[in-house]
Amino acid sequence: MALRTLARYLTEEQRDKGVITTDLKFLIEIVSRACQSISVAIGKGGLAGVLGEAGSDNVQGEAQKKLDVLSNDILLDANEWGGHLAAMASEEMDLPHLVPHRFPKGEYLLTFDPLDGSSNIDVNVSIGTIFSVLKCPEGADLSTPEAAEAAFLQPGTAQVAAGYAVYGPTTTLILTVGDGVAVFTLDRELGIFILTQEKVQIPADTKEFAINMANQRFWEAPVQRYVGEMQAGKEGPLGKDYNMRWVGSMVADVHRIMTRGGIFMYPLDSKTKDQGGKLRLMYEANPMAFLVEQAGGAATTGRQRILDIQPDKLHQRVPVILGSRNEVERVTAYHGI
Ligand code: P6P
Repeated sequence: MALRTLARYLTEEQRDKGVITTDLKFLIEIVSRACQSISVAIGKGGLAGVLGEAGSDNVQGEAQKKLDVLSNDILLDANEWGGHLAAMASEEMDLPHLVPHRFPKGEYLLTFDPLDGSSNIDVNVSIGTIFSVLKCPEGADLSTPEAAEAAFLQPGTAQVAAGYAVYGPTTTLILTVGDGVAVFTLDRELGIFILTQEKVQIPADTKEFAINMANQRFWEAPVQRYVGEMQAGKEGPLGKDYNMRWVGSMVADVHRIMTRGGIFMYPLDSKTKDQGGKLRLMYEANPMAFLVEQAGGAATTGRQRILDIQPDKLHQRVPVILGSRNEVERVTAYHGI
């Protein structure tokens, strides 16, 4: 059986099934090659002097790591010349990056978190790149970066593709174009992503939860109740013992859930209430919610479906509860929805 590469999978989705356009196929291939470059840069770590702080802050007010800035530049450089994009937005940039006038503009918008889990870079724990693709609205005002922000403010249901690369023991790309979820593992000798799983299905139930327990005193009552019930184990109301995992990289925690089920929570709490939550909607919550739903899971803020949120700011933050459907529905029900 011939190897099914990412290029072959995308050709089947485009030519045979008509799910995506040739431009979207091209965009995804370019993003995958940028992720390969990021993987190489990360793999060098201290050997290439790319660890540590960049000496600058991002729009979130977070100190940028050298690899945050490098990964962002890799994605910008890879995508701006191809003619498939109108603009890009990133966690690392205050405003959208417009395709320079010397290049043709295309019909898509790309958002990304170029390197999610930065606090784990210097300690050699899995990190990743998250991306999301929208169509650029007809007649969008792209005259300035400030004006272009409005074009991005679309609900997650408008995404035409989403994915992430996880840079762990393997470099793996997880992708949806709205036709289920496929997993590609990088063959480093060939330099090609090879299909290793398709039609991913997240188990509806789980015994594994992911949350930062250090925030427990800040949680709202429904989350206190739910986590308390899981901690009560077999003798408690849920009638089974649970295990806990918290990597500190959303990509790594979500990938575990895509692989064996689980529930991931970064809920609203009294610490993040004023900001609306911790995780960002446009390039963390929305792409992950699209992937999780395409794999049969669920993704809510605790009070509403994440993909239904109408954004009003590019760097908007939201609470995130996602993963095994029955568990997400339980804790969402506890919020009185
Ligand atoms: P905390 C990484 O900075 C990130 O955005 C996600 O990848 C991760 O799940 C979360 O924040 C970790 O947050 O508060 O546990 O450090």
